[in-house]
Amino acid sequence: MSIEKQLEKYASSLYGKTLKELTDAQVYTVLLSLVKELADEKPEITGKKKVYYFSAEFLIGKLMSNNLINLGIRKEVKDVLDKNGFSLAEIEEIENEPSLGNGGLGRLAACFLDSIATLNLPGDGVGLNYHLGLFKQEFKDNKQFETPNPWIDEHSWLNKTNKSYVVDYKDFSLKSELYDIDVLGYHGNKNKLHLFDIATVDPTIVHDGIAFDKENILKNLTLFLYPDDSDEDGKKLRLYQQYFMVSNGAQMILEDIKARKIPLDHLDEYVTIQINDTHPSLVIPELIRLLMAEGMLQKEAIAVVSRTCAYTNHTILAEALEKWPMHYLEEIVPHLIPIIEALDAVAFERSENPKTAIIDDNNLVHMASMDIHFGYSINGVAAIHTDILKHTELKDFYDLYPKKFNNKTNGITFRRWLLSCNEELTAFIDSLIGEGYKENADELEKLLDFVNDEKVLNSLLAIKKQKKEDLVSYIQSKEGITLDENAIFDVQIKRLHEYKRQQMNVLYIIHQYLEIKKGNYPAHPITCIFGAKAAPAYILAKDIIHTILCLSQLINNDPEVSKYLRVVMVENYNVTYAEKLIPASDFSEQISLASKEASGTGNMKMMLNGAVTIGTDDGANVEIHELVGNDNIYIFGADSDTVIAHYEKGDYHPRDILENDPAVKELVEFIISEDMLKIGDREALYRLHNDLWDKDWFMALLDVKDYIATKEKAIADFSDRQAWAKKMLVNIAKAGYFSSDRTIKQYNDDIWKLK
Ligand code: Z57
Repeated sequence: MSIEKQLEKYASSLYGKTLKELTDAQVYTVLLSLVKELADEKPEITGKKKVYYFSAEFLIGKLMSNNLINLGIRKEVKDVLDKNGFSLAEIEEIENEPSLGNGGLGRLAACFLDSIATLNLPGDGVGLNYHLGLFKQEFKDNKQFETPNPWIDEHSWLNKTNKSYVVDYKDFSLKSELYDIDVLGYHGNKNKLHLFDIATVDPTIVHDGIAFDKENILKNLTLFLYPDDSDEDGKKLRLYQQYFMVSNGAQMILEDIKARKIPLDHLDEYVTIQINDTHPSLVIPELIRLLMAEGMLQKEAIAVVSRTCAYTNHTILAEALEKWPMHYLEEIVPHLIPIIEALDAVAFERSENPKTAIIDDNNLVHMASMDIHFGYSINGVAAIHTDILKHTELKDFYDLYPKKFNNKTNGITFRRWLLSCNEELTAFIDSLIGEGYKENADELEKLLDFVNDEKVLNSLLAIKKQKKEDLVSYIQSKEGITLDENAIFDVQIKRLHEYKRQQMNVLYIIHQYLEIKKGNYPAHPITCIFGAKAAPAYILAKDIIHTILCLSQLINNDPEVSKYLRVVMVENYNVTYAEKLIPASDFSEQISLASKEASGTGNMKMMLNGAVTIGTDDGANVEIHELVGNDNIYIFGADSDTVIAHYEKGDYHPRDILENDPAVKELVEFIISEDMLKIGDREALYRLHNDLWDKDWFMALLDVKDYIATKEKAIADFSDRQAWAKKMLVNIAKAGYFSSDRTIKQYNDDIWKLK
């Protein structure tokens, strides 16, 4: 049956109408039904061994566009809709975004599922079905407010299964329900994302923004995703959630193994579990417990689980490494304690070094330590990050288990971050080098043949201009702010965190503002665009948002300044917004304090879409730098060794800089100037100002001068359009390395060994 006939079939069965007669929302539902039917018909990917990617977050984003691309029917659907008077782009807008993740970690998990299926590897995701995704961000009085973010409609991508398990807590048991989402490979078969839930979750307990009753586990277990990124919030509900996820996942795996009549002591030949950060780490004691319940000896259970589990570390920030107080475990999952104590004893037999203990002197259980002792692999997510793990953060573990440590530099799926979000650039690349790069991203390097081709370079500039025009109208409609696509779009989009140093970008903006006021105009008009959510309890992060919004008000309303400089912070930055911002970016702001950003993945998405990085030698920026060379990236700031030495010596004091450098001081003082205090909240502005004087824990003042000078150089270079287009082209051509297909091949070759 043709696509058109099938769509008519659903139009008739769901609404008793013809396609032409439907509303946009009904067309979306009709299309959803068709895609789910086609996905349902696809065979599941099978093989002897399967990977289970355990993660508290899967930031999948809207799925329609990608599923159409992966099914290979996007063009046909678009034509049928056109013919019937609908625009596919507008229909795709209707889908609610499932924001089931905070940021990089959750989005990485989603990219990985796409690549695992595309490479035809058997591999499923295991997580939780949060009813409310990451909060919606609203700005009022230049401040962030949080509201609930429901995404599940009557019709959604979720398929209810009949799988169900019982999860025991100290005082009660919960029966799970399992929802699956099909994960389609590009022109291939499918895997599944398993999201566990309970039937009694009750969204009506939410009141006043996102406040809710924390005590009633039956009503709140899968209600919310915890809204912290690279930060732990060691709350009891989180422990309830984590145990629910891993116990269900472990039971599902063992059920399958038993159904296949595989002897349990051979588990590791059939299953590998990738633990995404420490949130799923309790899978280790839980699996041991379940195997012992099947009659296995503890020693044997520990051995087989240790051959089954592998751990990925995503941060060196101490505040993000989970440590659970023993008394929480006593209160919530006491049946795991004897196992954790046994693991601690084994760890102690291997090393008496207190730094590698599982249970520390304060009776805190270190989840990462358990993963490293009782997993067979530990990897970092970019070369520099893995080096820091080996030689600094986890040095004592590296000395104990050198062979377990390995690097897997992150990647992104090009299906979403090029084919879906930038059809114009995709079509242009197709016309130059064919479509082979869609299966083998390294072929993008063929673009280097055109580095001196003026026509090609002009086309690249024209496509960038088109995507900027698209963004200008989107921002106009969403934010009511008018931008000019001829200005440089200087984009910093990522969670708001001090280590990512949005506050340093703020100081740059203040510098630029003051210069314009003095009559020194930038070589080219520049528009600074931010997108960022702050964790609701992260006060300083909210102060930084407030400062950006106040600056935006001050600058955009000053006609003298706004000719040269504009500032906008988009509301509710999410995956959907990223898909519009990234293709329109000229400058990619990747300015974390060296050593602190484990990898970053926005840097890769921007480069792939022809933005040029302004960044520190941190995370994957280091590898981008090596690939594109000095001429095609703007690197500045202290390197990671310098930064680590400052922390070790404790000799960084921002006050020293401020007292000796009037130029830097002028920028910081502007935060509490009359101009700012007229617009903003005194307390918030002073808090940020005082922090920069007394703490500046992430050393914004150390790098700010180099940052400003580097940015000025980039602005000047931007004016030579041909030379700039060359930089764009080299960035696109070298982005192939950052395909998550490459990353997943490496996970499979070195860790999972599936096929
Ligand atoms: C998170 O998004 C990341 C690390 C964490 O420990 C948590 Br919790 C959340 C991010 C890193 O900050 C990024 O640098 C990295 O690219 C991403 O994880 C994926 O590895």
